[in-house]
Amino acid sequence: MSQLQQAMAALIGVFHKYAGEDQLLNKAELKGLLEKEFGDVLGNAKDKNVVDEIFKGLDMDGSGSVDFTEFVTMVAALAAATNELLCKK
Ligand SMILES: [Ca+2]
Repeated sequence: MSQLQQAMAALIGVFHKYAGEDQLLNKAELKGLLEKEFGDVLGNAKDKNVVDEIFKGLDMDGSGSVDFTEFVTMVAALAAATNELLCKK
């Protein structure tokens, strides 16, 4: 597998690990994902309002859950922001 294919497989794996059987992230599942995967940079994810705001931002179709497309959109936005930080000297 190429490096990019491995990255895609990792994204899919992480999503399904937290999304459970219905393959959608509800608010509690998103909270778990944020705490476990972004705990080092997002120390305040335990704050209910922060999780609420992130959830609202991610659930673009207002379905009440975060699907894989909405999830990868978040990861892509985070990657773009991180890339910008890394390239800024
Ligand atoms: Ca949704």
